[in-house]
Amino acid sequence: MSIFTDLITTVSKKGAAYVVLIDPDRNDEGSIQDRVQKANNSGVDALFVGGSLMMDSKCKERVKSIKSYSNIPVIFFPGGVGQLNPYYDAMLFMSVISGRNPHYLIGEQVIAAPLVKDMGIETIPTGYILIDGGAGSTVEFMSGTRPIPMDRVDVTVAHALAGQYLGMKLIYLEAGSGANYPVSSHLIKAVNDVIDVPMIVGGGIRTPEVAAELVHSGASIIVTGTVIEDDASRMKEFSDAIHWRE
Ligand code: 1GP
Repeated sequence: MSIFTDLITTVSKKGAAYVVLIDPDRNDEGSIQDRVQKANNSGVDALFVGGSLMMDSKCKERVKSIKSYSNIPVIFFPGGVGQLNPYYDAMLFMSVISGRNPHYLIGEQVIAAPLVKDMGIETIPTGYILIDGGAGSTVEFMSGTRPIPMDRVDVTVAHALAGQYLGMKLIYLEAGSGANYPVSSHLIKAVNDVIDVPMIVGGGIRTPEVAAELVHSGASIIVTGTVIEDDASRMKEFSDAIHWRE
């Protein structure tokens, strides 16, 4: 079974899936091991690994060690083609569809495609929509794209629908890592009313209560990064709140 099918099965069985983001830039080996082992035992459904900016050249080694500790799928959440390596189980093959920068719409993807083929990594076509979470996200700087203001429901809905019609299997509503506030329930509901593909929501989610609210508004997959970097022991609370059907 593919990683994508697995995730979708989890969403229908548990009500939603919970993913922890590990930024391969920020973590020393010890904390990576601790976090991955806690994820294995806390009901986390998958790990996303990736970040907008790498400040050293150790990405490949870290992904290799994440993979060696993990009992759950390790999915590449690409910040750029430079983070590509054979240790991922699958990758979000993403296009920043909220932006108008051709390099992040199709340029990086073309550079990556032959390498992905060669490495045999499963690809999950994903339309990535950057929403303004109030903190001036690294994605915004690195992609050279403007986030959509949180209150522009019409613009966000149109982008999500366009992503679906282009064949994206997932739509990712992203407020940016460390966002001051997460994507609003109101926006999630509005997008959920028009699209048929599952929605990933991440950025600025700091409590299990907020995660549960976003799931009940229509998010199928919840991603947390910062809150778990700060305290890895919180994964279980998030997992219990997100898996409401269990
Ligand atoms: C994943 O960027 C997010 O979509 C992670 O955001 O670090 O704010 O949880 P946080």
